[in-house]
This record gives sequence, structure tokens and C-alpha cells, in this order.
Amino acid sequence: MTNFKVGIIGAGPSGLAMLRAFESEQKKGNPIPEIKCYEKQDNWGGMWNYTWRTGVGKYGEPLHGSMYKYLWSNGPKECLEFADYTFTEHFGQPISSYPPREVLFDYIQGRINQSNARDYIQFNTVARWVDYIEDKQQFRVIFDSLKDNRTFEEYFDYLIVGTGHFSTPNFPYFEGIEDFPGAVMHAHDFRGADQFKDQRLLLIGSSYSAEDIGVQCYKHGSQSVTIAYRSNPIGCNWPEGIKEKSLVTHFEGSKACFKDGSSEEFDAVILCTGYQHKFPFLPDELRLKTKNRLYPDDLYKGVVFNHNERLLYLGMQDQYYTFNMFDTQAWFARDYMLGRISIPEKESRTEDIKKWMDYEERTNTGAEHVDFQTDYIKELIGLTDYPDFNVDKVSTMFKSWLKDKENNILNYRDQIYKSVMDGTQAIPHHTAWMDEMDDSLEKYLEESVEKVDAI
Ligand code: FAD
Ligand code: NA7
Repeated sequence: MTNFKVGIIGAGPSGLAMLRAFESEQKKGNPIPEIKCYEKQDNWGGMWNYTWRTGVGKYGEPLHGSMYKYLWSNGPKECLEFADYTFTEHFGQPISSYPPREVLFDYIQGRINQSNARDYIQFNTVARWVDYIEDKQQFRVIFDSLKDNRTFEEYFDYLIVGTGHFSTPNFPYFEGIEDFPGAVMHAHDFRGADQFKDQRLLLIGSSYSAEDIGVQCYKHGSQSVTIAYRSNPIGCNWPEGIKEKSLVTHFEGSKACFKDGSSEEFDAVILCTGYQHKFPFLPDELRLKTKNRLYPDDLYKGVVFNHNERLLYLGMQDQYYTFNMFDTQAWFARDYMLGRISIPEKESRTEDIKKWMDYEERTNTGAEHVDFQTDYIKELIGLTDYPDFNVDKVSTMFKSWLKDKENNILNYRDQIYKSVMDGTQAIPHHTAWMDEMDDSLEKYLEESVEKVDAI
């Protein structure tokens, strides 16, 4: 055991990646520090741990979950695959490239279930406040144990924040919306298309949430879907029944008025206007302040907080890469804490951060964003022993995914890709995504088995 103590806040994919990184070190017979992980929900998996609740959880905490029923992966699984635990290893058979949420949740759990990671995690425990005690060079963290309504504190030499950033809605106001007679909600509270069947739906925002909620509602029988954009339209080949319009200027009763001078009646409005990076447990001087971007300011190598090198953030970037990016960050964080990677003085770190942020500023298209994040991951992989994988091939897959979506937003999930980790070729799902209404793990795997047997 090395003689320092690490605290991890959050047991979503990022927090679990941190636990996995230490586990892989321990398996090599090397000493690891004392680790404690705290999770406010009653299970791990973060966003992938679906909840039917909205608003607050059972202990009255702001609810973390933003995922919904009938959510299928919005990118090829081959792009997020763990380099040290493949889909084939987990499922024992090839599956399609765009599995539903429950299947991905199962995959995440499969890797971590192989270890004693659960023993490190205290569930139903929320981080309330953090102080950095200068003379001790330690963080004092105050937690609430929600189940037994008890407050306690712990001290850590390093603190890892893995609390995600797609949970606290960005909730803008539109004039007159308070008098809109139908349902008004943020994407964070959307739990599935069922309640919007036969309705005329207005979505505000033009990114992943608007695209996916819009297509899901179309699939499950909404009468019409209108997506209002602020800066740029999504720009797919929309089928009849989905359209894009300029931004809403105001509402008059059930009528929305748009910037282009037109107006239209709606039954429901969903604000797909993104999320805030929110850390209510962190004081000003430790708090990451950023919007959703590929390279947040103040994070050296996207991980180490520039104003306190003992505070590390995981998964705070806007994401093309997800699970394997969190891994590369966690491996980097581990080796840094173990003293294998040394970091330069603040001035050089600031320069390095600026270099990456300037690079991000020069990117415009989706393909350029993918290249950016690919370069970032390559740099991190080069610094640790995280299993090397062909990131350029993953980048190519992302670019073809972007094209697939542009060509036909309704069938891009029917496309299949090949794993760069173990060469497994995905198989098509037995039913076209548009016709598949059952997103359960059982149905998904049962059908996959039939498909493999038939080959
Ligand atoms: P999260 O998954 O958000 O986990 C953070 C954890 O921290 C949570 O368990 C939370 O309860 C806990 N926590 C928060 N605050 C505290 C506190 N104060 N104390 C203790 N614990 C705390 N990614 C993909 O790769 N493919 C997809 O198809 C995809 N679809 C998405 C769809 C939606 C609607 C959303 C919102 C996200 C989607 N994502 C997708 C991105 C997703 O966020 C990441 O895959 C991943 O879940 C991020 O992991 P994380 O651990 O960083 O954060
Ligand atoms: P994103 O990707 O951060 O996008 C937020 C969208 O909301 C984006 O189109 C913004 O438009 C729009 N927005 C933000 N504020 C406003 C206002 N005031 N008016 C109109 N439109 C606004 O969030 P998502 O929820 O789509 O995706 C987050 C994650 O969830 C993602 O990783 C998915 O996997 C699921 P802009 O382009 O900035 O003008």
C-alpha cells in the first residue's frame, strides 16, 4: 500500500474507470493507495443506471439521471469499447453496433464485476462540501449518508471528481412560455416518447438530445416534430413529419412564434438546450468553470486542475469518445498520482492548456472535432500502459457515423462496424431499428443468438 489516500466522487463510467485503473495496477502486484469512492445513487453506472424518477431521488437529492426509455446507443459501440474488455468477451458472441441502454449498462458492469470494486464504493452517499487544508495538503470532504441521514467527513490526499456534466439542465426562458397550456419540460426529465404519441411536439436546441428525442418521438407515433435551432440546424435528411425551424422568439398560448416570422400550434415543448457543469460541493477556487466543450479551460491534459494539482477531474469534456476516453484519463490520473508521470510548473501547464484550446477554436466541422478528440486520446495513451488501440480507425468510424446520420437519420443504427480491439465484425440486428420497439436486454440478446446460429 502506498501511503496516500484517494477519494473518488461518482461511480459512473468515469469513477469506475478510476477504480479499474488501480485494479489493473494491483493485479500486477504493485502497491496502490487507499481508495474510497462515493456515489449518491444506490447503484453504479451513472447515466446508464436508468431511473423512472424525475425531479428528486428517493432521499430528496436533485436527480442525476437524464436517460430515457427506448434509448439506443447514439454512436457505434465499436467507438466506445474498452481496450481491456471487449464486447465479445462480455457477451460471448457478436452483437449489433448500436445496442440499447440496458445492454451497454450490462457491458459496463461486466468489466467492473470481475473485481472487488464494489467494496470500495459507498452508495447513497453524496459529497456535500470540499475544503483544501493547505497545511495538511489534504482535502476535507463532507458527505451525507442519505440512507441513515448522517453527516461525516473524510480526508484525502488526492480528490477525483467524476460526477458527470449532463445532469443539471440549462433551462433558458422564452417569453410567454409560462402560459403554454401543454407539457413543458427539459430533456433531463424526458423519460420516453409514450406520453407524446399523436402530439405536435416542439423541441428547442439542435444537438444530440434534440436529434435523438425527436427521432424517438417520431418513431413512437408523435403527430409531428419541429426542432428549433439557435445557431445551426442539425441538417439531416429529415423524413416527412420532422422539420427544423429557426429559433422561437416567444409563445402566444399554445402557439410558438419563430424568428423567420412563422408561427405554429404545439401540444408539448421539450427544451433540449443542454446542461451546466455544476459542482455544488466545490468552493470557488476548486470549481471547474466551463461550458460544454472539447477542451475545458483549467484542466492540464484534460484532467489535472491547474489551480490545485491534487484535484483531478474525469470526463468533463464534450464527448465523441466516451468509455475508452475515460479510461485513458483514469490511467493517466493513476500514473500521475503514483508519481510515474511528473507535470510541469503552472506556467507551462497553462501554455499547454492554451495550445489545446486554440486548436479546438480552429475546429468547425464534426469531422474536425473527431480529429481533435482523437489527437487528445492519442496523447494520453502514449503516456501510460493503457492497452494501445488503433485510434485512427476509431476516428474513421466516427466520421462514417456522422455521414450515416446525415444520409438517413432513421436507419443509421442499422449500420454495422468492426471492433478495432479484437476484430469482431458486428452483426445486423434482426429488425430494422425503426421497427424495433422492444429495447430490453433479453429480447436483444435472444435475437442475437438466433442470428449467430443462423449464420
Ligand atoms: P455520469 O454517467 O453522469 O456519472 C456521474 C456519477 O456521479 C453519477 O452516478 C452520479 O450519481 C454521481 N454523482 C454526482 N454528483 C455526486 C455527488 N455530489 N456525490 C456523489 N456522487 C455524485 N454516451 C455514449 O457513449 N453513448 C450514448 O449513446 C450516450 N447517450 C447519452 C444519452 C443521454 C441522454 C445522456 C445524458 C448522456 C449520454 N451519453 C452517451 C454520455 C454519458 O454521459 C457518458 O456515456 C457517461 O455516462 C459519462 O460518465 P461519467 O461517469 O463521467 O458521468
Ligand atoms: P449539447 O450537445 O450541449 O447541446 C445543447 C444545445 O442546446 C445546442 O444545440 C445549443 O445551441 C442549444 N441551446 C443552448 N442554449 C440555448 C438557448 N438559450 N436557446 C436555444 N438553444 C439553446 O446538449 P445535448 O443535451 O444535446 O447533448 C448532451 C449529451 O446528452 C450528449 O453527449 C448526448 O450523448 C446526450 P447552440 O448550438 O449552442 O446555439
